[in-house]
Amino acid sequence: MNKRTLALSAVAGFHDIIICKDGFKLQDLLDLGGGVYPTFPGNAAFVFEPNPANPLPAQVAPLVYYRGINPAGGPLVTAVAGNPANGSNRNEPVAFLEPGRYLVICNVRGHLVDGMYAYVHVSN
Ligand SMILES: [Cu+2]
Repeated sequence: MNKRTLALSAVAGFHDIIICKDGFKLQDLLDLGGGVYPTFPGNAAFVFEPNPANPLPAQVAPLVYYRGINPAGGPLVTAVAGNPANGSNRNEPVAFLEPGRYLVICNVRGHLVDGMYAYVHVSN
């Protein structure tokens, strides 16, 4: 992709997108978990804090480029709604303003373990 690219991702279902900053690799994530993908202490179904309204751990926050929409519930600062829910089909547009190699993961730990990750390469 070219610099200043806007990637429009269509998300269907219960997924929780986290995009890491340029240069952060899948192995770095495994290293954070001591050789396995980390588990969020409050909910083992997730890698990191699943509620974007809550801050990510200080160890992780500097590594994150984009924090996705919470798939469980309604938009931020609104009451949780079951229908429509954020887990329904949605778009999450993300602009990549600088060239680099960005790791995209699903924060649902089982999905990540099953290989739900990719790299976005942004060139000049
Ligand atoms: Cu997922």
